[in-house]
Amino acid sequence: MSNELVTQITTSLVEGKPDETVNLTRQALEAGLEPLTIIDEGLTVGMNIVGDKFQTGEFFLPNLVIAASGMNQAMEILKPELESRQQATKSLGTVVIGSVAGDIHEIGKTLVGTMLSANGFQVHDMGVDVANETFIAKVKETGASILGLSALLTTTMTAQRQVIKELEEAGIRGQVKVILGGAPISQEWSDTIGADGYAKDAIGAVELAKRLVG
Ligand code: B1M
Repeated sequence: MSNELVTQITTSLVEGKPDETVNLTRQALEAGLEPLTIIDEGLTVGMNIVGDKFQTGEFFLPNLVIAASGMNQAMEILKPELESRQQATKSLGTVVIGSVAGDIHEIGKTLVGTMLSANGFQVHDMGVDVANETFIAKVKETGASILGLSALLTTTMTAQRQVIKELEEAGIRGQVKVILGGAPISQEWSDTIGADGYAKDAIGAVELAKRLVG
């Protein structure tokens, strides 16, 4: 029954039925499924299928938009559930996070921010298409120990390199750990541009952030 619900969530996203996605997400929670299981095994699987179909020309931009709306609405229900499951008491540090300039993909970045917040970090989510200088200014203002840069496009990955360069020019590179994520990002890219680490998913981002702040 539970597995069936997760599969139905995936199908509803692929078929572009956001209302159904929302109803099924509520049902899955009521059935006792963990929010992360719903995200990883239901919603994210659906988004990947939609992405693949877009790449092969079977789906078009409106399909991506509708699927993203379904996932976003489901995330609104899951976010408080994720937060209530974590009982962090003391702050582990401040994180500034956002999707880099030119990139409007928000779902993965927001999920990473939510998970960091639920695990004890004070998170400043700067949103999407964030200008390099806005990141730098926020790091200076908050004294953040971690800067998280999300990029979903091969064309926007380079903004991550540019932000690191501008941190160096501003003389604050040594004060903040830079972590990267997003579908086209890899450890190799992270090493190449001199970041402090890369995480494949939200759980990995929490582990990496905790490791970096010691
Ligand atoms: Co876009 N898009 N999109 N899109 N989109 C992709 C990324 C794409 C892979 C689809 C494809 O062709 N298969 C492709 C990129 C190809 C490439 O460059 N390699 C693509 C394209 C081409 C585009 C446009 C250019 C399309 C066009 O206009 N012709 C355009 C670009 C817009 C722009 O940014 N300038 C575009 C637009 C859009 C929408 C606006 C329609 C919509 C986003 C809506 C929104 O976010 N509100 C959209 C969507 C939904 C997708 C796909 C289908 C799904 C992304 C998503 O939300 N996944 C995506 C295909 C795919 O990824 N399979 C695709 C679910 C989410 C939970 O996963 O974001 O990967 P993800 O986040 C993960 C990890 O990556 C990681 O943890 C998260 C949780 O596990 N992670 C981090 C992410 N950030 C992290 C940061 C960290 C650590 C980990 O530390 C800081």
